[in-house]
Amino acid sequence: MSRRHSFYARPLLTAAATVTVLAGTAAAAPADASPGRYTATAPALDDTYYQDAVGKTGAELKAALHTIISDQTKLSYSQVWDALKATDEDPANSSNVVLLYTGRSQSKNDNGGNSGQWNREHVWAKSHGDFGTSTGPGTDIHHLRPTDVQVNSTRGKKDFDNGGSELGSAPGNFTDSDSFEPRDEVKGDVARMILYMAVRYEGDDSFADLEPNDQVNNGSAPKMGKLSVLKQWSQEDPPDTFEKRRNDVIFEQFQHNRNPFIDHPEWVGAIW
Ligand SMILES: [Ca+2]
Ligand SMILES: [Ca+2]
Ligand SMILES: [Ca+2]
Repeated sequence: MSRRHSFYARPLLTAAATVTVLAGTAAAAPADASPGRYTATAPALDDTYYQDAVGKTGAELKAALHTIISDQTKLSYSQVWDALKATDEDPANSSNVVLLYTGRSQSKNDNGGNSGQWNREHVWAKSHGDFGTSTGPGTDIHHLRPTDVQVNSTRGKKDFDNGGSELGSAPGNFTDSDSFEPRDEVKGDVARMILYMAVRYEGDDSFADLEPNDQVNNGSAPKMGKLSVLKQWSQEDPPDTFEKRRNDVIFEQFQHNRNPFIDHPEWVGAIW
């Protein structure tokens, strides 16, 4: 574990525990399994995790955030299965995960590659920059989510944009030949995942510099569109309890880094 994380983690966890006690909602739940213990920690984070980013804007902000969030633990692709069972747990049923596009609650153990099961969706399609599933962007759980096998296949490597025909198997999601529109409840989640990837991966490691642009049909270029639509989605669908808890679980239990745009949605407009 890095010096940065071991130094910063302690005050954050203390602050989170204090909030839980004050809220008084976790008493009946198992101590470490209650989603209720993951609560807003933004003020404490600004004094610790984000202290080198606060007050900056534009390229300076992006560079500061890149340095901060690049200090992380990395998972193997097989470890991603167990991680997603924790990060995407259904708050109403701890045996299940909630699938990103369908919103379906499904048994954690019903994962795999068969029709009707859930698998690991790369929200930043792994062909956009061709990073595959070796340890790196292809195993970064900030953008990996449980999805229905067939819906994952339908989304494929398409860029994100509004429009198309509604998916019969996933109402509220739309697609045409060159783009995919997720349901309203996760539009902002998708946008913030894409923009996290753009800040985290800047081409200073063995992987491509991932960046959003305002196009579709990006093919294998390390680009993802459409930026103008993603910015709109982030505004229309601000972070909710599920998304914030997910960020906390990744930070505390798995990668020890955060998605800054979940903690500070206004940083989307400050950079782009
Ligand atoms: Ca389209
Ligand atoms: Ca949402
Ligand atoms: Ca980048």
